[in-house]
Amino acid sequence: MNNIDTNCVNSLRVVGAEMITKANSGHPGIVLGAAPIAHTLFTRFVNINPNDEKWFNRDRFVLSAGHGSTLLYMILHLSGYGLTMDDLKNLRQKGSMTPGHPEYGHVPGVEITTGPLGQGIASACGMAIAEKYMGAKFNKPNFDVINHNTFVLCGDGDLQEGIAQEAISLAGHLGLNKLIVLYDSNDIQLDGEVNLANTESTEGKFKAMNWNYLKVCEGNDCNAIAKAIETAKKSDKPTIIEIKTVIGFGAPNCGESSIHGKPMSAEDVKKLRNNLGYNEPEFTFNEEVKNFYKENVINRGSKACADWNKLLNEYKKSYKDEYDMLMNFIEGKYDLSNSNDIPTWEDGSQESTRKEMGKILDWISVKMPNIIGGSADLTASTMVKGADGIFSVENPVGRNIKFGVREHAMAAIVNGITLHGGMRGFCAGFFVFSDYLKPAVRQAAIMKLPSIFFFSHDTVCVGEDGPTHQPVEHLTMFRSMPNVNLFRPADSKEMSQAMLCAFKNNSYPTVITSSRQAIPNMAETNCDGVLNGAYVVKKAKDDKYTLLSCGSELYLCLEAAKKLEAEGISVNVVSMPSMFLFDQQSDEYKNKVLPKNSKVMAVEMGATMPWFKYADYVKGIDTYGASMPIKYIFDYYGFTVDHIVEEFKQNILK
Ligand SMILES: Cc1ncc(C[n+]2csc(CCOP(=O)(O)OP(=O)(O)O)c2C)c(N)n1
Ligand SMILES: [Mg+2]
Repeated sequence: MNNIDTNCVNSLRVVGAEMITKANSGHPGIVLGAAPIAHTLFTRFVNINPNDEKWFNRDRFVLSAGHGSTLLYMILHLSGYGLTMDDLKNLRQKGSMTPGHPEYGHVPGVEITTGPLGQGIASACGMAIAEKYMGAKFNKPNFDVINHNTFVLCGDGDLQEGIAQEAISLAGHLGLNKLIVLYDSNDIQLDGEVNLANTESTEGKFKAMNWNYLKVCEGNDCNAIAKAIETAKKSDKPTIIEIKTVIGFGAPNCGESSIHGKPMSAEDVKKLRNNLGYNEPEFTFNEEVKNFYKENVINRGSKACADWNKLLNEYKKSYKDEYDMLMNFIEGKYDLSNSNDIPTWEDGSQESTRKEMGKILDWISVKMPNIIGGSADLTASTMVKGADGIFSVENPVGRNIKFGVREHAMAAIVNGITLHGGMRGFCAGFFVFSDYLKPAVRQAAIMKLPSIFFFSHDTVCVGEDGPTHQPVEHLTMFRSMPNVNLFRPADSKEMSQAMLCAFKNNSYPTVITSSRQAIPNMAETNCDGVLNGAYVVKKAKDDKYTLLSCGSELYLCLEAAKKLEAEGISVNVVSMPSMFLFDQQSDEYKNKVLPKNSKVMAVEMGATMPWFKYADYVKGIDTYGASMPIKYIFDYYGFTVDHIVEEFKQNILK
């Protein structure tokens, strides 16, 4: 290492240790071990501009090992992102700008919220997909207007996660050569040595998955790290650079798992300073270090940004139409306000909502050339696919991503596409297998990302496939997740409105479920009501009783209400496709839909729990399903008009 690199790296090490010790919380191991990696990457490669944080062609950096947040905060501080030394001193404190793990939307310069290991690297694949698609679509000879890298810093734990393996496999298959993973390979994790849990060869594994593998044997050698990154940038495959580091480098207990996540004592920080020969005062980056970052991150990045703006200006002159379209992508200008020609179905016709979902998505794909996505090997079942052919090495302008049976990575990739900007991601699977991707939906929810998740086969009506394929508790799971809008539409009108709402919104993830079986399109449903979350589909003479439902059970409730009416019992019927939206309505509206004095029976083929918020009695399914043809299912679970009428009489009229 030359002098200046040494000074910078040692400052990052000491100030990082001081931050964590002051907070009495944090992870010194990665900060001390991986400081040269982050330093080399940011001062020599990452093109970012703190004065134009959202500069579209900036390199994306993903700290997949989110427990290294301290390192990222120091780099952002030195790179002019507005984090002050006081912010650094406030690490992990209440209301601070430097929370425990990097938080997107809260800390300037943070591209993605990380912490749950594996999510970052998978979402980085999504960013690289968006970059590849947009580059292929918009670049012209001498005009590489979309041309940036996605860099990842990850650790052993990231690579152990299943989601990472799914994503790595897909990234290799898709030839995402702008994706460069820097692997902080220190042979240590929280519980001890990595070899207590791992045997495989990283090199063999990555090569087998069509990656370019490079190794740096000395993690303190900034030049060697830089050389590897240079090589990686020229690769036609994604690259992993395995960099051998020592966890907690410089600390008395370096190389041991005890330095992973335990703040150092003041005494040990002193020893660290001694070991590194470091004499600056506490919490100090000296002028030399500050100037180096100013020159090599801020100025270098600002120049790259200015050059890009010039290039874009020339592009505008030479390729006006493409330029306009690129701007529409970047600004998300495509809207669905003119939805007159959206596919519709006749009242009274029978159709599964999954088929309706697929047709409406095809229509949206035409209106919005910036959406991209697909299914987890279930296109024929979910009916969800992207447009313009399959996205691949040969056809990088295809918008249909063949995710394979990799649900978890799929959802995190959708988050990455959406985070990249310019594009919107969506994906699909069987509702029961939403379990496989829930952590990525949670990430979207925490980040308030408008990722879209479609699920078909939303009830036990899956039938013959049996309990493993029959969702029961899944609606409860998504309805209980903060910031997630779960729609369960009852027919095509509700489906179209839910989908328009999902693609129009920019501030939260949407989950839309659909039925496997055909259900009637009902004259009583309407589009406007959907946006209020719930609405009255059949008004009774008085408000004494209400049947509350959604999805494929709504029509059963309408039929049950008719039957009760014929017996002189007047019942309101309410459709509630989105509890999330209904809960946001005024008390006045809520009271109009569900009058306080009305006795409410909710009906849904799923766990009863969420409905008790609104209902006096709930008819649901609180057991796992059973394998049988669908024609027996309704009777078996008591979801027929007669059963509903009977239970209503017993539990509401009593
Ligand atoms: C999904 C998930 N599981 C567990 C954790 C808790 N955790 C954070 S870091 C870590 C150890 C990871 O080891 P490694 O990536 O090698 O990090 P190092 O100790 O080298 O810093 C664990 C278990 C987590 N953040 N996310
Ligand atoms: Mg490790």
